[in-house]
Amino acid sequence: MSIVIRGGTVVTAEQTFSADVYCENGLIAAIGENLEVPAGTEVIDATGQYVMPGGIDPHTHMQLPFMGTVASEDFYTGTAAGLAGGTTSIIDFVIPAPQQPLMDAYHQWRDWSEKSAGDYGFHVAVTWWDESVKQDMATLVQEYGVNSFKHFMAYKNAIMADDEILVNSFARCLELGAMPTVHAENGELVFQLQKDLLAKGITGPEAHPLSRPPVVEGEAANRAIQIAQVMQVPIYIVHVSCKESLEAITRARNEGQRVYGECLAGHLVIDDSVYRSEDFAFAAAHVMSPPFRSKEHQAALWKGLQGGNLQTTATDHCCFCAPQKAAGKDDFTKIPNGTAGIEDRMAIMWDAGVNSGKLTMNEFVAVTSANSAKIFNIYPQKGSITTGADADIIVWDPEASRTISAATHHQNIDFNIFEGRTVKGVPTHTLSRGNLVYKDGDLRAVKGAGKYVKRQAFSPVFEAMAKQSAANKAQPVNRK
Ligand code: URQ
Ligand code: ZN
Ligand code: ZN
Repeated sequence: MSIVIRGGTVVTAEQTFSADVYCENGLIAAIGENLEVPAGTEVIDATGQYVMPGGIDPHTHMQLPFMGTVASEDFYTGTAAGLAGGTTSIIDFVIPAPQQPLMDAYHQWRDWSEKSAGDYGFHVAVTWWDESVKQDMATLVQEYGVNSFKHFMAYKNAIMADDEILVNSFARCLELGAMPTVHAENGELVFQLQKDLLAKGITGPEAHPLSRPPVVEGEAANRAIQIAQVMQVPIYIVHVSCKESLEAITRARNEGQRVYGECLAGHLVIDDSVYRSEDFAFAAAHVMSPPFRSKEHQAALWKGLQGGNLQTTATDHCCFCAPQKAAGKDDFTKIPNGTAGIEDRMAIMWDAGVNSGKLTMNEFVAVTSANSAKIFNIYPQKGSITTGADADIIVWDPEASRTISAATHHQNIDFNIFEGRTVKGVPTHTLSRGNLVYKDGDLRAVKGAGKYVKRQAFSPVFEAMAKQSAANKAQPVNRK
C-alpha cells in the first residue's frame, strides 16, 4: 500500500516547505519536490493545503469506569472520531482502583483498547502504594513501554493520591526514567467545599465550579511542582485550567525546573457561564474537573501556550450522556465528571489559535502533536514529517469550514461542548500509519487497526539525576 501526497505545503513544528510526501508500508519513505513514485501509488492532491503530522491527544479516557458508570465512548468509536478530526494517536489512562494491582488494571485496559482504530498508549495511574506498586511500575516501564505515571490529587475517597503516594511514586519515577503527571486539584478542599455547598442547599451544577475554585487547583499544582523539585524529577501538569496553576508552572520553569503543562481545547474557548444555564442537562454536560473558568483564565492559558509555559493541548475526552449526567440531578457531586473533544480539538486549535494570529502554523503542530511526542518520548516516530517516521499525516484545508454539532459528530455522546461553533480549517484527509482512514467526510476507520505505542523510558537523563540524587543523600556529614 503506497500513497503519495502531492502539491502540498509541509508544516512541521520546525519548518514550512513545499514538498510531496511518499508513504510506503506504514512509514514516510520520501519527502521532496516532484517525487518519482512506483506505478499504482495512490495520489492525494494536496494543492493549496497543508500536510502536517497527525494530532496526538495525550489525555483521553475511553470507556472509563468512573463515578458509578462507564464513559460512553469506547476505544474504537473514540479513536475513530479522532481520525475524523485529524488526531491519529492518543495516550489514554490505566486507572487501577486502590489496592488493585497495577498490572491487573494494565491488562484490563489493554484488552479494552484492542479495538482501537488509531494508535494508542497509556499513562498508568498510581492510586495507592506498597512494594508491589513499586515493582509493577518497574515492570510497566521495562517490559510494557509505559514511561509516564499519573497521580490524581483530587477525587478523595476514590482515586486520590495523597502526598505520601506522590513522594514515593515520584522517587520511583526518577529511578525508572518515567515522567510523573498530575491532575492538580486539592481533593481535601474540594471535598470540604462540596459538603459546605450541599449543606447550604446548593445542589445544582452551578455548585460544581464553586467547589473547585482556581485557588484549589493552583495550590495543588504548586505543591506537586515543589515536591517534584525536592525529589529532583521532572513533572507534567495535565489540564491546566487557570492562571494560578500557570503561574506556578511559569515560576518553576523560570527557575530552570523541568515542568511541563497541558491545556485542553475546551478550557481555551469555553467559559464558566455554562454552569449558570437554567437547563440542568446543558450545565451538567459541562461538568468536568477542573471546571471551565472565567474568560481571564482563558486569556492566561493562551499566553501560556504563546510563551512556551504550556507545551501541549489535549481534550480529556471522557464522555457521559445525559442519562448518565442525570445521576447528579439532586446532588451535583454525583454528576459524572467529563466532557468530549477528541474530534474537534485540531479544528478548534487552528481556528482559535492560528486564524486568530495567536499561534503560527508551526506552533500549532508543536502544541497539537510534536511536543506531546517529545515529552512522552515517541518523537520523531510520531509528531514529525520525516523519512522513517510513522505515516500519521493530515492534509489540512485552511479555507474549508465546518459547523460543529452533536448531530453530525462521530463521537459517541449526545452533546458537544463546541455545539454550533463554525471553524475555518479542517482536515480533508487523515492517514494512520499510511492507511487513508478519512477522506472528505468519509470515515474509513477500521476496528482493531490501531497499534499500541510503546514509549521508552528517559534513561539517560533520569539515571544521571537519580545517581546524583543518591550521591547527595549518601554524602556523610563531617562533624568536627
Ligand atoms: O479527572 C479526569 O481527568 C478524568 C476523571 C476525566 N474527568 C474530568 O472531569 N476531567
Ligand atoms: Zn483529570
Ligand atoms: Zn483526565
